[in-house]
Amino acid sequence: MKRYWWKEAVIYQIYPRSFNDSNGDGIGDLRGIIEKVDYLHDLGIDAVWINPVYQSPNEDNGYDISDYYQIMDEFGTMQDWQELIDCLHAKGIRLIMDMVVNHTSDEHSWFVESRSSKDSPYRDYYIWRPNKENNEPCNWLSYFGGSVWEHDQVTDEYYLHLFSKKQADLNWDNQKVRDNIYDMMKCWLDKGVDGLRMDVINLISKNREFPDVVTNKQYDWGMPHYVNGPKVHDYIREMNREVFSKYDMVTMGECPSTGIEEGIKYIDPARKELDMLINFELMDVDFGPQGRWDISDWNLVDFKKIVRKWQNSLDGRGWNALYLMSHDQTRTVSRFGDDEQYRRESAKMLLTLLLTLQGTPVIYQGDEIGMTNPNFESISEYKDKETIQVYEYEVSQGVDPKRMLQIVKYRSRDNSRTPMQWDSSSNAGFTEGTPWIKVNSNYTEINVENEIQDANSILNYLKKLLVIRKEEKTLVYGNYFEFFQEDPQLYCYLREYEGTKVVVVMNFSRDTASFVPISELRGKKCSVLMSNCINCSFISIENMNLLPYQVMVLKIL
Ligand code: TEU
Ligand code: CA
Repeated sequence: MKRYWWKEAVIYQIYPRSFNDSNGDGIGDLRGIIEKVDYLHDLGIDAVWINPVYQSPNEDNGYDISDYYQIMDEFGTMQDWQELIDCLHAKGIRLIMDMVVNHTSDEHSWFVESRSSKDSPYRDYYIWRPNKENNEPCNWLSYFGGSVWEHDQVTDEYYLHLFSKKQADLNWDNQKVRDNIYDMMKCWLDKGVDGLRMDVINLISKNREFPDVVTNKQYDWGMPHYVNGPKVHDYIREMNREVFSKYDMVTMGECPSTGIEEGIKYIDPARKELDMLINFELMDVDFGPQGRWDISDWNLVDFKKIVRKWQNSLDGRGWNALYLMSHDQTRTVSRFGDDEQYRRESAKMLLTLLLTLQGTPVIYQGDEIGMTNPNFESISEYKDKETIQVYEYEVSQGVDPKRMLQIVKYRSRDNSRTPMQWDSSSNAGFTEGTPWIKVNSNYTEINVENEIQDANSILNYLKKLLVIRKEEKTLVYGNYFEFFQEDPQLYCYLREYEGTKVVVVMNFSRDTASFVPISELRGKKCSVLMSNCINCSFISIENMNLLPYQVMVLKIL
């Protein structure tokens, strides 16, 4: 398997709005990130992915771009951006920018022109449909609730928006749109950007018949007609020819609702499309039948089945981005661990899972200190437009507001967007002003400063784990074989590469678990590469009782 820097890298995801505020306006910014470059370097990560920092009215916190060539006013200036990339590069850290090209803000000049007249040269930059007796052109539903069609008075037509109505979908069937986007990408790559995270890149090609969906699931939404659409691979191959192939860079394609066989089409090196896939199957493990806003309990057997399927299917065929949370998800330790009694142990165990699988791990800001979901008590504390619009839509459809608030508490993206907790000073050291969103009240206990001081902290555990992953290429390139697949507590897999074998054993529960090793492992002498519970360098694998959330990474000697 060919080796690349981005296969061996660990990426740290920064949500700039909530990372560090340098000027006291309560909003994180680029100079705030510059202040923390030494922290990132000391952590030992190799690359940073920052969420969109381009000019935006922030309907969707930067995922609604109004000018691809300017830095968002609240985040600073182009000079600040240039200083940030120079600081990161000086420390050997690469920068991956977020590319949102499925849609633009409705305040982008292209859209302003496009909506002005049916004869505008920009009309065909977006997807317009005639108004037939005041009915939406089809019954697809938006990710943000309600129809994907917004009626526009100016020309009495509807335009398509898969997300908010202030995020108008670009018409990728228009060569001019594609050429403009390629020029813009090259502008940022010429500035030295090392990679692009491609936002919902698998949604850019739509079925232009816009057929209604006959849906038995409220959240079918129309996906069969725009997820992995008819020309999506043609456009990404063209993007690769025109842009990616001309630079030493990496591309991470965010592809919601995409299974393995379709996903591999994006990252099979022979197809010259993208380098890495960001898929969602594991993130959907606690979806109910009605989708994202219908919660169901997840279980470890299903969790392991999804990870195993992707590990075994991609091995030798494509490369996965690995993540347990992002700015669109909820805090890892609250969702998949225990954010109360066993917060430390489970946070360490989950970070160990993330860093001992095949693929490129992405650590989301705050997970290195085991940040948890906040306990917001009212919908008024939420800022995320998706959360608010879905809440309002569901309540308008008759869902009990109390029930909907419980669902929001579990699912809202704001769970991941509360300010980074740097220390126990006011607002967790994030800002000297009023934070744009409430700081989690547990910041006096959970913060970077406390973690740095504590030798047994999650942060210091992660630093060691990052060194182990760098030293042990088996953890990067090795294959994956899983034991005890149907066990509801134990998670145990073998990684093997060039004759080296590493076993990972986890008790993914808050109860003790008895571990009876299979014959292949029994009696093997091992060096303990990492553990959150045992303090010895060598063990031989025998029957043992694992403590709650105990994890061991054992190299077979
Ligand atoms: O997210 C697209 C996506 O995968 C959605 O499912 C997303 O998780 C969101 O919660 C809607 O359900 C990307 C970005 O990561 C997200 O922040 C943006 O809101 C979205 O695209 C539109 O740009
Ligand atoms: Ca600021």
